Amino acid sequence: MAILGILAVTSTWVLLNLSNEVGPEIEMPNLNQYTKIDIAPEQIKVSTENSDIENGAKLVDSNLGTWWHTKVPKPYTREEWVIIDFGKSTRVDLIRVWPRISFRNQFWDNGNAELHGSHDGKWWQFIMKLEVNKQELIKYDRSSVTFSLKGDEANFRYYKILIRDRSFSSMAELAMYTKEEP
Ligand SMILES: [Ca+2]
Repeated sequence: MAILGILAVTSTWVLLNLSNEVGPEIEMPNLNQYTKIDIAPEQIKVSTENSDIENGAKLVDSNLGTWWHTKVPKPYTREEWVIIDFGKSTRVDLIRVWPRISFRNQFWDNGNAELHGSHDGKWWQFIMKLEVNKQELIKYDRSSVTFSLKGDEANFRYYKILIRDRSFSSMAELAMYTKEEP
């Protein structure tokens, strides 16, 4: 399997935005060639939730002021994950993640998260590591990380972010983009 290209960029564009909204009007210019894929709350499943108001749906509510938080206390061996079910094969070319505002130390570090894809939700194929430089991320509130994929090989119904990081417990927002027409 060819290894997919990886481009991780820490962005500070959101520093310019005074509201908590994430919307097309404040997208980074280089996102213009992509279309954001709508993800409904019921299309998101997560490994654990800490409370009803810290559930997986908070990852796709376009609000950086709300977050998914994994259950605490956390057993040492636990893996956390987010699964997105698009309902049909969907090409994904770009993924963006936003750490929780003011709690960016709760994000994963280095290559401790991976993206996997599946056609049936049972058999998963590794796509890429989601490399993060957490120290760089911690410098700026409302920062995001963007991962670029080679879309030809990322055409699945299901996508999973698998996190194996003892420090990870929260994420504010998640977005996926495609180069194809929606
Ligand atoms: Ca949110």
